[in-house]
Amino acid sequence: MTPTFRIALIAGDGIGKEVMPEGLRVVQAAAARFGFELDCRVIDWASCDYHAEHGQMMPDDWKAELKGVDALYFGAVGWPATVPDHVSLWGSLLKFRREFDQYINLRPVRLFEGVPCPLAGRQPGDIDYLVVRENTEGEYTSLGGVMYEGTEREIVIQESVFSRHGTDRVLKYAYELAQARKRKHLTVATKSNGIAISMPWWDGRADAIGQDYPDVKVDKQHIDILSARFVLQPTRFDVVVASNLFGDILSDLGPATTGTIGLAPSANLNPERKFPSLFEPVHGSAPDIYGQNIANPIAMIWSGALMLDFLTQGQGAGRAAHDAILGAIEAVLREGPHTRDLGGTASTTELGMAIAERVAA
Ligand code: GGG
Repeated sequence: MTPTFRIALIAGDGIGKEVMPEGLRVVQAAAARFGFELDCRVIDWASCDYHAEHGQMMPDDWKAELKGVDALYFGAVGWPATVPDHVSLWGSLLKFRREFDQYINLRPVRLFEGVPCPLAGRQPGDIDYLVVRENTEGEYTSLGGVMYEGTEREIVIQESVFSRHGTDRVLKYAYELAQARKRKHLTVATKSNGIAISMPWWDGRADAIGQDYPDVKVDKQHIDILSARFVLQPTRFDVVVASNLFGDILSDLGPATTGTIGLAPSANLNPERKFPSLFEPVHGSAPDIYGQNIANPIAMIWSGALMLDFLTQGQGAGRAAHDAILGAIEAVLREGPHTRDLGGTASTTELGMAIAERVAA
């Protein structure tokens, strides 16, 4: 029987609306070639346009509208001209991550052949690591408040939350991932000299969980020097695990060292598959370039490949589709065409078509 994957397509805001059709084009080409069906549900909410009409980012019954979907394929969120960024983010993407317990945010970082590297002397192979970002707690909380508002005594408090359950499960995932890789190396990003309660505790949990993975080499680094090493010594890294905020920052910095953030994909995973997972580019809605059809769609396309791989647990048609899409991305980056972020003149659509043609071949 032909496998069918039920996908919710959520373009969101800004360039999300431009890269989504290209991601879908490529995923559909892979479906036709590798023999699976896509049952796509187009979602027109989780966007600032929806907010303009309804005063909120998503309908109250959003979960019911997503009933039965296997995965969410998501573009970008944010249109600060009409909705403050914290309102759009907390009203959509963060709701998905939390309500669907997508506690892993997996973000591969890789330098491709054909892409000029801003770091002098670096070759493909020198930058090839995975950032594992904790995705449901940490510094991303709504716990806190303002006192003496509007006066000179104004005080603002925002709490971070690190639960043992939440920290242990992301560490376990990262150890497993490192153990399955050739180098078996895990970097734990903390800041245990300055953030003197939660971060030494994170280091301690990393040691405790590491007891079960004696073959994984562990390196605990403060986030500041770790960031410098992303630039100066990127070959040090294999798997990097970090809290929500540190992981967010590292997974923009890492791709920036590979030439453009327009390539960086991400997978927001509920590894137990109790809830649907969500696949999105790392980049946001980029209001500055929206409307010109110049955004690089590769991050969206690569996220689609991660989605197919996850849906089939890295096997069969989904794995074959993933590999074909990644192969087509590699070929296009090596041989062109390129979008403007990589010095080319190709449009978003042209790049999507070039990759889809290679996947279909
Ligand atoms: N496609 C990702 C996106 O729209 N990101 C907007 C953003 O600001 N995300 C913050 C986050 O990932 O926590």
